[in-house]
Amino acid sequence: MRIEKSIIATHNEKKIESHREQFSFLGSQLEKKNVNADQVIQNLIDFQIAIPSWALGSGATRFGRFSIGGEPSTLEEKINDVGIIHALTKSAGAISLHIPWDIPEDTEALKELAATHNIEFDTVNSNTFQDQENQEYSYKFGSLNHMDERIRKQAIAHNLEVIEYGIALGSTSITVWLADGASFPGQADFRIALQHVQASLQEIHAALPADWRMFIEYKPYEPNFYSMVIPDWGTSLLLAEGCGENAWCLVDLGHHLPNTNIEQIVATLLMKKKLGGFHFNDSNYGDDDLTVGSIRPYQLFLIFNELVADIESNGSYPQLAWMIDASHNLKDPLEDLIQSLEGIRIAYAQAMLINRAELESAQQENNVTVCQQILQDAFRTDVRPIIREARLRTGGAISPLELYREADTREHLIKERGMKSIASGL
Ligand code: AFD
Ligand code: MN
Ligand code: MN
Repeated sequence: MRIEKSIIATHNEKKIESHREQFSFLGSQLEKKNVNADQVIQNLIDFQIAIPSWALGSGATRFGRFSIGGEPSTLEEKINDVGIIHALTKSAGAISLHIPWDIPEDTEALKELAATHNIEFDTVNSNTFQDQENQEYSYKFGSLNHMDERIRKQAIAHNLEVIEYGIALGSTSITVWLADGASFPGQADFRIALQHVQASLQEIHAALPADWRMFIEYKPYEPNFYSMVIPDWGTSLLLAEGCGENAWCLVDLGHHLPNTNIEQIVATLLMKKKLGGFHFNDSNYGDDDLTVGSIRPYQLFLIFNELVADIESNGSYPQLAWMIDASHNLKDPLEDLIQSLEGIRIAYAQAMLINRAELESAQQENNVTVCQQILQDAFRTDVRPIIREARLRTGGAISPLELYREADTREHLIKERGMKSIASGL
């Protein structure tokens, strides 16, 4: 199943008139505010977000899994699914692989297939939070932190193997997320565990090709509930600095305790020039992995406010890795990803509307009321027409979700792959 250009064109023809009306209304509003709409559109066009290979099938909760049918069970099928999302949205031009859930066999053929969809291979992810088949030692009690050197070595070797897979596909980064930690007081020595992780990460960092980066994720709890070796951004930063210039911090939005001021973390990491990338998702309580923008769109907007402020003051776009890291156990995963992409782009577009000069002078004058007004004025602008325009200009669908349904995409995927095909992941 591919989304052909012709059905996008037919869909857009039906929608073009009302789109034009809405876009010209927004355009004139923006003009009055001295916003360069073409620049916003170009930034949106350039903004590509990677889709994780493990988010294309139904996700499980701890209590069950309800598969949707037509899930991609091979890497080729996963690339095709990202191809569908990208054809519709023109904003998901990359796929991120998780090893060993995805083992790239014929790398040349995979690269060719991805190229037919205009998709690149983004960050590769290692997995030492599960035991693999034919693995010598178990990760039950940890991996890069393990008390037993042989297990640390095995986990390091796995990461090096993941880098090799990535090199073959043209990736230039690896993300390390560790489940390492302890569930009971007294179970582990905090200092030894952290030293082990630091030394292990240094070894992986030393093996990176010169143009590669390593992203270090953090998470306060789960699967370990008393302590995680990398619980927060501060520890991630400390480890990244301890490794060297190719090590960076990665912010997964779901990996914070409730009410954490994530935008402040983002600002600090940007200031330290150690923010490597994002895993986008939304949450109400913990690592809920919900659709981006479904719960706290204002927080996402405030995060983009920090990003855009940094881009505008440094004059260059930071080379950040953007990825969705969500799980879909109720909705069709592809529909959910399309909604997440829209949520991210809305927040980004709104943040580009903030009048920074006015905000700065209001801050200087301690004019708190106006500071809030400036942010909320941008946040409350309906930017969807400009996002549609960015899609239209690049050959995407005016309304990707509607077209996804009009084209009976899921039904076609079920016909091709069957009701029982299952995607790898959690
Ligand atoms: C974890 C982490 C990490 C990991 C993923 C696997 O966020 O990014 O690769 O889930 O499903 O929660
Ligand atoms: Mn993540
Ligand atoms: Mn997570």
